[in-house]
Amino acid sequence: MNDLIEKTHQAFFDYFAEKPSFLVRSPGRVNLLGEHTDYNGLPVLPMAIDHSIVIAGCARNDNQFHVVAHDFNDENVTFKLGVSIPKHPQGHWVNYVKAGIKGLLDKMERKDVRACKGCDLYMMGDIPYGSGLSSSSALVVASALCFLQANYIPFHRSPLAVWMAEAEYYVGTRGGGMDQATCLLGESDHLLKLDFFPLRATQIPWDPNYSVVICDSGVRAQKSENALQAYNFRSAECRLGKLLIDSFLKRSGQSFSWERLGDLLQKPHNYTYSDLDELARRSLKEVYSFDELISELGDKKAAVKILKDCSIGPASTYSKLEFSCGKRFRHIISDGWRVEQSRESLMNQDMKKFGECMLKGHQSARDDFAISCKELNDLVESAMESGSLGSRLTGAGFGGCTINLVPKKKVNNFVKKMESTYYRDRAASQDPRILITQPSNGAEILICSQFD
Ligand code: NG1
Repeated sequence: MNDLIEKTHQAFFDYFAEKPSFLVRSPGRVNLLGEHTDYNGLPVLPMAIDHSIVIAGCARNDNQFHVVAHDFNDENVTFKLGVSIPKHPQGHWVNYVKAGIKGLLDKMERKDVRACKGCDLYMMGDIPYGSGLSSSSALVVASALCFLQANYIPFHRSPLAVWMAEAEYYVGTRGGGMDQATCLLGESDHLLKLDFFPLRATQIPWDPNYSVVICDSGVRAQKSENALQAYNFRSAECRLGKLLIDSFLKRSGQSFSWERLGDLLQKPHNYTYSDLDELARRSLKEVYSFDELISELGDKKAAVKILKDCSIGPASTYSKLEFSCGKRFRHIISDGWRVEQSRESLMNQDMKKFGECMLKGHQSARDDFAISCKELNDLVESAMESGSLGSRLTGAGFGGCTINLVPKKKVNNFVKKMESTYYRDRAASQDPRILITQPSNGAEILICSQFD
């Protein structure tokens, strides 16, 4: 048992005065390439990390959940299973627990829901919150696994990953499926190349002579707060961009059905990345006002529906908004392509080229997708001067962490240099601010009787 698992086991016992019957460990993740590509149906290249959320649990004889969060001062929340599970206020940690469970209940028959058992749960984690390391999805997945274990329901990882991506909509994000899939499908010593719609996972061996060093910018990007609005706005710009391309295709007499950019790479369309790039360049302007958008689309209803779906509002503010569809698509298409290129570099053990792809990915996320911030850019600059082969923001952006590709034998030197540059004058408010990591295993369920 690792330290966190042992501590959670003991804490459950101390709190509930009985031993847990199972433990669930669910890891965070970093994404090495392909940012905001997942919900556009283009690939990503993440890995699970050796920082996790652990939940110790025991099934109850009724349909209640009693959940205790160590990292929120042992706050204790109780709720009941049911066809509807009311939300706590936005941003509350228990909404992620409810999201995972509600996501499963939605897939079940009504009569089955009434027969399900609840659990006593005690949770603890070592994934820094709001730092782009996916603590939220780790909690969604961990909670779902507790429910499945308590009710002895068998599952397969890939479909569960797809359900969990939908399940997380409960908290208000309109995200893709990268985080939940990485959490469930990660394998030690491998990166995952994930393709979506349908979900497909390929394991790519990682060169053990390199570490992925995570540097925390100290800027929190809680997706339950401002970053949620910014994230959903990017999602809306991408969906609007798709409508604009559609109307361009119609005007040029080539109307066909597709949902996301990634569909065009698949049969029967079989576009290449350069076809996608050309299509986006021909059909999208860099920036649109709301009026320009409506006049180009000739369909106000469809545009307003997307904005509402992505919780952008109120409608009285629409005329003041700008939609950078052309720029956003330039990033998505080029980052999807960088995933393919960097996968090839890994197969050819060309880590220098892999690092270059990472750096280009950061520049594109900064300039075209506009999800970086000064602190992340400063971190990338310091990292490149401190011996990193590649550096970029990871995850949704707007704060959080960078990831850095560093040869293992240079890691100590890299950390010292970062401490004496980026971190020198900044308050040591967050701890730890540098994490040295390797690709790790996905989520697991441990049955306590097997190690008591
Ligand atoms: P994080 O960094 O965990 O908030 C989010 C989305 C991903 C993906 C990335 C950007 C959720 C749960 N996660 O991740 O699907 O779109 O941003 O690449 O919405």
